[in-house]
Amino acid sequence: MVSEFRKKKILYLFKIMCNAESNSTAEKKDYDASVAYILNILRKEKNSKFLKDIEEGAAMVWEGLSSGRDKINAEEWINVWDTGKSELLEWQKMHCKVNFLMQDLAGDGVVDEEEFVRFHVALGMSAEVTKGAFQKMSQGKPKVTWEDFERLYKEYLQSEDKIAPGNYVFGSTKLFM
Ligand SMILES: [Ca+2]
Repeated sequence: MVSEFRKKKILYLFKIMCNAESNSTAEKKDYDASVAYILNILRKEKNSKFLKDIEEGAAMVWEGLSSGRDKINAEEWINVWDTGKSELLEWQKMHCKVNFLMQDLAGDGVVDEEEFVRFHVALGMSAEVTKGAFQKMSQGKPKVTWEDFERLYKEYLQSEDKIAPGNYVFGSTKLFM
């Protein structure tokens, strides 16, 4: 049984990935619209090969989490994310990878505070909130490596700890803290 805290974290992803509210149903077109929105932001900084890789990765994530269906409701969403295993599913690994790549705007293999803030501000979050989130997530380090990010991402999905650094990996925690 998934705890209320983890349920809220998983539903926050429902919101940011599909623009869907708890207890509603998300359609593939909602998800695709969110992906298109982000690609449009990244278009200013990234080349078309990069955008294509992100688009394909994002499509794989939907395919995996929806089992190829066109819609998914909130309850199903929680169930597919809450696997009860410590190992990530293939589509979760891809989701993690896509998120890291999108944030590493300079493409140097690490996400620094400036990149993290710039990305999340472009998505509509406040600079102050995301700056604080980066500090908590990186535990004061100036940069987050891929290995750090993967660990933090897993923590986001799996940890019951309200002060776990991984809770900050998606920029804002206001909907579940
Ligand atoms: Ca970087």
